[in-house]
Amino acid sequence: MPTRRAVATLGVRAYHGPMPGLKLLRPSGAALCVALLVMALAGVAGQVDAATAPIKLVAEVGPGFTITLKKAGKRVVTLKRGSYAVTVRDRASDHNFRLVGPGVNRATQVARVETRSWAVTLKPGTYTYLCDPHANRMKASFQVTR
Ligand SMILES: [Cu+2]
Repeated sequence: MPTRRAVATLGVRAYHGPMPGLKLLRPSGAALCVALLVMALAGVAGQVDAATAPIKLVAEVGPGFTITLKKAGKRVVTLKRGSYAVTVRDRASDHNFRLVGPGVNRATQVARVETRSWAVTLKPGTYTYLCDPHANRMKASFQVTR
């Protein structure tokens, strides 16, 4: 049977003794800081997203030889960079609507009459929308600014 003093010593050694396994599991101060920073940044990013909800645009092609892109009923000439929700109305089976520019190249199908919803992120630069079969006369451009 160990003496009282031996038990006390064992207890102290058990508490402070080297336990490499536990030491590996314990997060360091630096790791905690990084984790908190990541959480803080994620929170800020979430707020920014909420503040910049997609702006609505309406794209329309056909039934005649017309192609338009409008914001609040007005033809788009310039837009600010950001997220946009585009309702694309392709109203003809002989036209399509294509939007092409920095980071974007989307189109409806020529033969289909269809309405699509596109979520696009517009970056600073020049964007063009056109009808592929009639790009010589059904084509327009707009600028995206910072
Ligand atoms: Cu066309």
